[in-house]
Amino acid sequence: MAFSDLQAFVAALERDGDLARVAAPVDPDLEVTAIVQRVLREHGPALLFENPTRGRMPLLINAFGTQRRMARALGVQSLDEIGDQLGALLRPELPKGIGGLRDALGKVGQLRAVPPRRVAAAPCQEVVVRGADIDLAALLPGVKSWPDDGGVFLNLGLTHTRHPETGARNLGMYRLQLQDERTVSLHWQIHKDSTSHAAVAERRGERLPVAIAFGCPPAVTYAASAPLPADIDEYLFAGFLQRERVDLVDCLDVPLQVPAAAQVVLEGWVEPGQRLPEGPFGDHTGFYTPVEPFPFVRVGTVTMRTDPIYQTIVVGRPPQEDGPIGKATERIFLPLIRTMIPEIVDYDLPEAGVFHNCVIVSIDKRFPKHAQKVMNAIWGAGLLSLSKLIVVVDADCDVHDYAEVAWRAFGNVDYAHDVLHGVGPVDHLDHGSYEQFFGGKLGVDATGKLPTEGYRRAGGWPAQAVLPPATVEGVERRWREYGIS
Ligand SMILES: [Mn+2]
Repeated sequence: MAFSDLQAFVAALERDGDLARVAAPVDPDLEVTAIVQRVLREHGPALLFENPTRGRMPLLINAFGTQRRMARALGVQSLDEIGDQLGALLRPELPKGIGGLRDALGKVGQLRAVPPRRVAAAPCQEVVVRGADIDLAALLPGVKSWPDDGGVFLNLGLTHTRHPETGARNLGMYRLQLQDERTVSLHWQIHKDSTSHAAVAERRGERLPVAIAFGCPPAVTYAASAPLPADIDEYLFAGFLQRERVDLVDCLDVPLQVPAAAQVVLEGWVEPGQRLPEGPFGDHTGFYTPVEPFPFVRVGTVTMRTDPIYQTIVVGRPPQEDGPIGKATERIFLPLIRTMIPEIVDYDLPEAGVFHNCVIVSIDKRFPKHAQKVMNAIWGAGLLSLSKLIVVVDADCDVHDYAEVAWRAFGNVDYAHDVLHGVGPVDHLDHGSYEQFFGGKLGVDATGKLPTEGYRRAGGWPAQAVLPPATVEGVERRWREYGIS
C-alpha cells in the first residue's frame, strides 16, 4: 500500500491516467505557475515537466492537486478513512487536553509499531557533491511563482532539525528561498517547531545542523506539513499513515537522519545570529509577504539519487495544490481535535479561508453558551488557535455545504448577543491584522438558541420547515414508477 519512493507514486499515477508528461521545455519562472493554475482549476492530472529550462532533473508538480490524488498518496480511497482509523485507536479511553492528545498519539505509535528504521545505504546518497562544486541554481529546477517574488523558492522541501538540548527531531515544511548557489533562507515562522530549535541554538551560541530533503515518499511529505504537537515525531506519524516504517539514513556531514528514499538532500549549518533578507513571496494567502530577516543554511553537502525527480508546489490565491493537502489535515485531525473538544461533530476549513481565516464547526449543543465554550477551546488548541473567524452551527448542519452554513450563519444570529469578539495570536502571514502576529478574533454563534441563554420569545426557537420523510419517499417512488427521472 505504501509507496516506497516518489518514483513508485509517479508510476501509480501514470497507470491511473492521472499524470501528464510535458516534454516541451518550460520555464520555471512564471510559466510553470501559469500551466499549473490552468490544470488545477480543471481538476487535471499531476504534471511531470521533463525538460524544465532550469535545473538538471524533471520537475513534478500538482501531484497532490486533487482530493483523489491526495488520498492515493496516502494509500486510501477517501481521506476520512485515516481519520476513522485514528479515531478507532483513540476511542477506548478518550484523553483530555493537549497532554491527552500527546498520550493518544504516543499510543498510536506503540500500537502500530511504526517508528522509523535506520538503514546503512540509501538511494538518496548515490551521488555526493561537496563544497565549491555545489550550485543549487544550476542543479534544481526551483520555481519563481509570481512576478514580484524575491527570487527562486524551493517549495516542498522537508526541513530536518534537532532540539539542541533534548535531541528531539523535528520535520517541518518551510518556505525556502535560494539566495545563492549554496545558501538557502529558512522562513522559520514564529509559531513553528524549527523556530524554537533555532532559538535554543542561538541562546547557546551554537550553530544548528539542518538537512533538507526533496521528493520523499508521499506520506512523509504530507507528514512534514501536518500541524502535529511539537513533541510528536513526524516520522512516527508518517509510519502510521503509510502503515510501514520509514527508512532513515544518517546524513554524511551533519548529525541528522533523512529518508533513504529522498531524491535530493541538502546538508548544512545555520550560524547563530545570522540573518538575510527573505522575500517578497506570493504566499498561500494570495498576497505578497514583505521582506523580513530570516536565518539561512549554508549548504556544505548535496546528496542525491542518480535519477532524481524534483517535486514542488506553487502556492497563491486559492484554489491551489495546498488545498487538498489542507483538506487531508482537516479530515485526519478531526478525531484528534474531538479528544480535546468532544462536543465537536464535524468541522470545515474553507480553502478560501486559507486554513486559518475561518473555521466552521458543528456541535452537539447541550447547555447555555456551549458554542462560546467551543470557540474558546479552538482558540486554545495548537495551531487552530490562529483561527480568526469561527462559525458554530448545530449538529444537524452539514459544515461542508457552504450554502447551508451561510443560511444558518446569516439567519440564526442576533449580533447583540451571538458574537464573541476577542484578541489573540494570528498567523505569521496574516496581512489583515493591524499588528503583525496578533489581531482580532470573532466567533459567530449560529446555533439555535435556548431559553436558558436568554432567548425568551414565545414558543422558543422555531422549528425548521421540512417535509416528512415518508412523503418525500412516496413521491420519489411514484416518480420512478412513471419513469420521469
Ligand atoms: Mn513538529
